Amino acid sequence: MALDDRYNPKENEQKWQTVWHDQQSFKADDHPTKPKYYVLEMFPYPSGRIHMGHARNYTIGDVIARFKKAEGFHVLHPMGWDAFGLPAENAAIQNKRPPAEWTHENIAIMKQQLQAMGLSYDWSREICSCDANYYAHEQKIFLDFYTHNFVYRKESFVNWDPVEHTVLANEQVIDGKGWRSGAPIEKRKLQQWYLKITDFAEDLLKGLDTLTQWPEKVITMQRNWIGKSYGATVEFVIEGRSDALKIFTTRPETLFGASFCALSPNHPLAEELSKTNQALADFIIDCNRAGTSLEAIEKMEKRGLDTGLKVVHPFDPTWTLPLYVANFVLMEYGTGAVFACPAHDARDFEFAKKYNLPIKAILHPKDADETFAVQDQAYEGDGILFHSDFMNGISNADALPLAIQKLEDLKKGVATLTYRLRDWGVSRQRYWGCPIPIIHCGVCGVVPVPEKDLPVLLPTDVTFDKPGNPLAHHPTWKNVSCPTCGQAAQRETDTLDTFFESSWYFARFCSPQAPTPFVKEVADTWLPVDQYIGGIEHAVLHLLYARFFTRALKACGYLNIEEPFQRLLSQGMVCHMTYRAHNGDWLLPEEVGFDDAGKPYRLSDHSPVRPGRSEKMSKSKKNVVDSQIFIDAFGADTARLFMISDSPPERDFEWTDAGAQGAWKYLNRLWRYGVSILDDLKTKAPMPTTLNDTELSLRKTVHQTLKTATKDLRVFHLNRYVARLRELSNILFDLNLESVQKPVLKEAFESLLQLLNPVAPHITEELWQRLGHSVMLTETAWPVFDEALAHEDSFTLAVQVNGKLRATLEITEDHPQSEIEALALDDPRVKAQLDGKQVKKMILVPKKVLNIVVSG
Ligand code: ANZ
Ligand code: ZN
Repeated sequence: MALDDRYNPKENEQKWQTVWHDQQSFKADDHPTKPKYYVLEMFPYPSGRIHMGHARNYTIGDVIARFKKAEGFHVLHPMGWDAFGLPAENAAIQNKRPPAEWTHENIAIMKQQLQAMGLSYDWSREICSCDANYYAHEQKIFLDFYTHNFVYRKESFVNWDPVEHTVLANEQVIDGKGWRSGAPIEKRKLQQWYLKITDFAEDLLKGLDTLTQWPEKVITMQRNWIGKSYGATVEFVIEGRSDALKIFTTRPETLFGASFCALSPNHPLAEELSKTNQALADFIIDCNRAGTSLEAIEKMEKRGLDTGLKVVHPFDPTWTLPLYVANFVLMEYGTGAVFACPAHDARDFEFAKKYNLPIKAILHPKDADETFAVQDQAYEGDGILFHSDFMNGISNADALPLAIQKLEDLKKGVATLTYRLRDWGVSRQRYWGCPIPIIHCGVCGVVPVPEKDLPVLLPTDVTFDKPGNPLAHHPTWKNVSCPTCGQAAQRETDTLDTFFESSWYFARFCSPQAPTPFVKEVADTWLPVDQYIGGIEHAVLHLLYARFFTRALKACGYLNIEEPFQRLLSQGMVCHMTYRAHNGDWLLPEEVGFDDAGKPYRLSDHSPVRPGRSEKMSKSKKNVVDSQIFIDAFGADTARLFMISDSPPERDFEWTDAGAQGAWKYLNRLWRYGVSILDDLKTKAPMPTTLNDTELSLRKTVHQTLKTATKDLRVFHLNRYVARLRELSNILFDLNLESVQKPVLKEAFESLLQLLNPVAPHITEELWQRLGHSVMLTETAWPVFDEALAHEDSFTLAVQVNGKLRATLEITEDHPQSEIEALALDDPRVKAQLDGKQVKKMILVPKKVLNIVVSG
């Protein structure tokens, strides 16, 4: 066997990674001379190891980055670490290790793993959000936001663990209980810091219209999260009191179906009444124990308590309704109070049934009449109003403006726009985060830390032996003198939500060493990010916060754009089969073998294994393939190729051994083939002017592949792009080498290497060098196709009308379906058949037939 016969990924990949590193192949200058292209993958939390979900994300980005570089763009492709957060703190408690140490150790491991994947990052721009060099600037941004009134303090509820004496994050509350103590969580009120994202609600909504290159699904999720609702604020007079009850409704046209009004348990009136009503006080405490997430509220049993107060109907002064406090009314939405129409709202219906309140139908479906009544459930559809005075006989849509007009005439209400979006609470009562640069002085109140005193460093000499926030019980850190009056004062001990760091890191990457958060001119050059890639789990909060930050930073004079991410790709998840031992334990893929019949068994004791569904790779189900173990065995190119070739990037991807093997075999075949023809390809002869049929056909295939694969890359049809390369490879592998002249073969093989380079950069680079090229493939321009050759020959397409052949068209593959349809409809022979008839649909069998289905 010749020395080169078997491909050695380990040796080869290390070789090229070193070369790229030494030559700074992926370094981006601050002042690009060519058109810029900024590719960014969401930076990871350094949890320990790179898993295949990460690996796929970064590979997708890398294929784009390498392709754009070859296309002649000046590419910025950076990487960093989203390094603050709870897991480091938990690890500190469990393993008695300082969070900084644990985090940096993880970063070192993960960086090495990323480098082993051959990703084209400009590592000179690496940032780590837990380094003072990063968070110092974040503190400056916080202070600028404070000056611009985008930051404020307000009292609000936190999850309080009464056993651990500590505040818990929402994700640490499981079924209403503390994740470690198991104790029922209480709601406690604390002063907390907020960012005024609601100031930008309308702008964030409008901006969505400009994001034409974002997935529709993400746009919808953002729109729903912002949740703009049009309706009315209505005043109900409270009997025996001078103040009125204000409620928000999107359905004022259903007011004649009102049955009761309800307050949130945290409504000021509820709190006031509870002072003299013990049952109400107990009820409110009870409500505050349950979670306040929207999901929790949807699921929980609807409960309420009658306050005994009566409110007067705005359209009828003789009509009074009871006023309840109800657990399903949120203080944070609208006015924190509602009127209920049980016949036409499911939630109100459930409540009315339970408390025996009237359920009066006032809206019937179009095909029903005024005898309509609701039975087992509310009627929430559209229809015609009845029992509704001035709105009788009118559709609900038409009645809405009438109801609002009437309320306004009576001075009982006003048209109102409401957003579901809430201000962003950024206070965390935790250690491992960016300290909030504020000092509390008994005399001056809240005092921002003067800029000259930044950064407020996170102390490293903290202990985790006491419950609660280590910053709060550090002996000295929080004691300072007030910057304004010099009196003894105390630092804010809350740290920032870690979403704060990820809201501006894309800008910091533009000038990662700058003494300011970033340099405006440089940021103006690089931003917005041209292509952002990340998981769908960030479709709402992270992306919304980053969009908000960009606007707020603009308002503070930091940059000139509104939208940070021009184009977004949400990649699917990496999934794998799950396996369980007979005792129910999850098993790692490498603990499972297969017998001849394909039945899985446990390798250690040959006991049978229960295969489960394929699911997202996760540590808890052990269905993970470790990227390092795989790469050590088969190389990064194999992993990259497999992850790109199997399914479109936005879809979930199933990791299978067979698929990975397929990629491995292909690369080996490519290697053997390349090595076997190297000498042939060193020819310097020009392309011959006369070609035989085989040669001409090969050249055509090559140029068509150059054209179509490049097009696929541009629109992220990455699996299709790889499929085209595999097709070209198969033609080459089967080629009778005697039948083609060397320049033709050379063109074909070199084109293949160039096309394959973004996805399998190491193996292609090595073969390229062995072909005698002195310029690396990484520095070589993307190949251009020759239109004359790439042009697909035309073919004859049959056109049928209702299944009968009526005409034929000469078509090339370049024609999109819509054009083919237009051509067919324009054909006189087809027109003659269509006369006076309606086209119902057109069915295209590519390259064969277009069938036009007409009525009559
Ligand atoms: C009366 C009514 C009748 C309502 C009806 C709906 C149907 P969206 O569309 O999501 O904005 N609501 C208002 N404030 C609330 C709060 N703080 N907590 C819980 N629910 C609240 O929802 C608007 C509707 O949600 C409002 O319209 C109100 O109920 C309820 F047949 O008013 B509706
Ligand atoms: Zn002071």
